[in-house]
Amino acid sequence: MRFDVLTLFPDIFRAVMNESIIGRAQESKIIQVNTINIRDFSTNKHRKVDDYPYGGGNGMVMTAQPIYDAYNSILTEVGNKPRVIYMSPQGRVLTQKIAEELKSYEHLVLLCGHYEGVDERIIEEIVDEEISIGDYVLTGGELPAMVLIDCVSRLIPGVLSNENSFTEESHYSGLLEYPQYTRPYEFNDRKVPEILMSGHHANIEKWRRQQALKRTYFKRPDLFERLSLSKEDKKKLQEILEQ
Ligand code: 4FV
Repeated sequence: MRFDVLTLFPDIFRAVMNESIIGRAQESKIIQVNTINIRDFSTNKHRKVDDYPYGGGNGMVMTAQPIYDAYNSILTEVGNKPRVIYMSPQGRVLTQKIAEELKSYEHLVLLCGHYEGVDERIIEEIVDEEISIGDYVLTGGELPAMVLIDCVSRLIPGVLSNENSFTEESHYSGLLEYPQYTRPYEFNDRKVPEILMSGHHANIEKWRRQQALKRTYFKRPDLFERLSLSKEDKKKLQEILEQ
């Protein structure tokens, strides 16, 4: 899977995208993350990429021409039109389900705004959809782009060492993940739950499911109410709520 990021700050990506899981996935060529510096495409003699908003108001708006030419440099290279996502607080909010959708695209172009955002005409001209990472305003679309790349890339076969490791993670099946423990057995007088030391896999699996149900029930009632629980899950939850 290829991600092309249109940004004014390509260096921001180098530190995050070349480390850990995403870095290794790039090395093994499972994913490719390219940054294109919008400023390199400005035809302004001072390499300007923003200007004052028509109609007045605070802040600056990114001008259309550099973005448009940066985008076209990708088109010239690949030929067919990739899906273009503008990282914006006005977009649908990124969820695990949307990440699942996005992993089916071979090539995504992520447009990162800055300042007050981008000229509306570039959205009309090249953007297929807007995606937000949450209902708050950031200084730029770079962090949202990295969040999207991270959560989508993890779903691509070969990126995570164990193909199914994300299936137990929070939000994959609509549930929050069960608590995790590792060595040492005792930390600050707190021991690991005995069930996890039992070696009884069926009981461990049952305990983990119960913990996931309980956590979702208490921590995210909004997610819980969307679940359609099986008879077994209802029984497991009842058991643990009665404890
Ligand atoms: C944002 C978000 C976000 C708005 C103005 C960048 C900023 C500036 N992007 N999810 N929340 N973007 O706040 O995606 O252009």
